Amino acid sequence: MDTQVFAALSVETLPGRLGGNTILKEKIGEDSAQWTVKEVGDGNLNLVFIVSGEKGAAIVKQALPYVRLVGESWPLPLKRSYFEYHALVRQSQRDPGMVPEIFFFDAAQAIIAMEFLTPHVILRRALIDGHILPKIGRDLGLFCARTLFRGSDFSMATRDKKADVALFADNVELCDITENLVFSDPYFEATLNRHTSPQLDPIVAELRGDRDLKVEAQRLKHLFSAKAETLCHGDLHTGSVMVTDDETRVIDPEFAFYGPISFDVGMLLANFWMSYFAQSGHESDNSGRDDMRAYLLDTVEIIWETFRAEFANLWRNERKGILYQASLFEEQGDLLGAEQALNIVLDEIYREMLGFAGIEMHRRILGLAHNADFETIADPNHRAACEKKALKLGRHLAVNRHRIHSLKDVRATAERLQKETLA
Ligand code: SR1
Ligand code: MG
Repeated sequence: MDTQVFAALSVETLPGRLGGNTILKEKIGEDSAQWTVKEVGDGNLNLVFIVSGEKGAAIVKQALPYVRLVGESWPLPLKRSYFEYHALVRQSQRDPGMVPEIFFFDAAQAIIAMEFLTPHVILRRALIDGHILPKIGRDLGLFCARTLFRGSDFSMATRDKKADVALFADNVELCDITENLVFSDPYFEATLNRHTSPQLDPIVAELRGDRDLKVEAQRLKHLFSAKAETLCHGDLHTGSVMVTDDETRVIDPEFAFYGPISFDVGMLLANFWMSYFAQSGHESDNSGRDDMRAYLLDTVEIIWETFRAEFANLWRNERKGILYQASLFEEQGDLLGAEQALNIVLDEIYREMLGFAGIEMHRRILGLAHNADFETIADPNHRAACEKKALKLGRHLAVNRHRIHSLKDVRATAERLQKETLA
């Protein structure tokens, strides 16, 4: 394997370049001339190959020195694969079995070779196709609680935490993407923005003139950039989850950074709410999607309730870090004090989470990086009608997050918006 000057892999060159790698030979087959290689990357940034042979298969993911979605005019450093690798290592320790097994990492070539997940499919695709997956709510709630609690000051010793913050602090360019694409660009006429036009023009103008919304978006951006609370996945949407009926795996943490605990949870829930509003665009099989819609709203509640319960469990049993030491509470017999603090921490996560969810819904409809839930609705009038509901819910969540008492209230708002006509 060459580990010197970076060169992008291709279907043709991959067997020759990686064919000497002992681990890949063990996983795929000894003779790389017999390997079959398929490029399957459908994300915005990287090359992804499925490499198979007589023994099995592996995924070879390689970062490119630019944003694939836009092209070479937008350079992006290869070091993002280093952060992805380190995030995967930590996530697999903090919630074992929930991320793909890593076979090897080559920093110079920005390659991560990992387990080929099969017959898994991307969760977003499964939801567009109307598949009900009963386990994901619990699995994703646990994943968020375990990775976010165990990577935080509630769990980590001060030296380890600071060293890790320093390591991930260099993931600058990917944080910069989120800071602009998520928190700012949707709210002005940024060059790379697009939206379903002219159908959404009036609501887009309204949102860009909405002072309260813009102030909230910037408050949330402030949290994103300044609240280095835990190691976040950084891009936890339904395209970063692979599923079967029985298994859930989280992939692609290249945007990993130290940020607010609420960030990953908010991004994730936003993607279920968007899927909810997009369902009517995928009812062409006349099967009706009422059950699917109910399932998506149920899943939001299950993720949040599971997150809360597991976070509380870890708080009570693994709170060994910098903050809220047991010496101040449990060791003085003050169990109620520890519970009071837990409730305050969880309430703050909840309020921030709603805000991040609202902003994520806006950026997927108004910014550069849209999602397939809406994009695959061919009729622009129908697509715009679905998107408009998500934009309204997003505004409500971002601006009114301190007045929304529970996710039952959000459910009622989503259901009311869903009943609005498609005009
Ligand atoms: C230029 S990158 C656009 C988006 O793709 C990634 O998946 C992230 O969501 C990012 O915001
Ligand atoms: Mg990704």
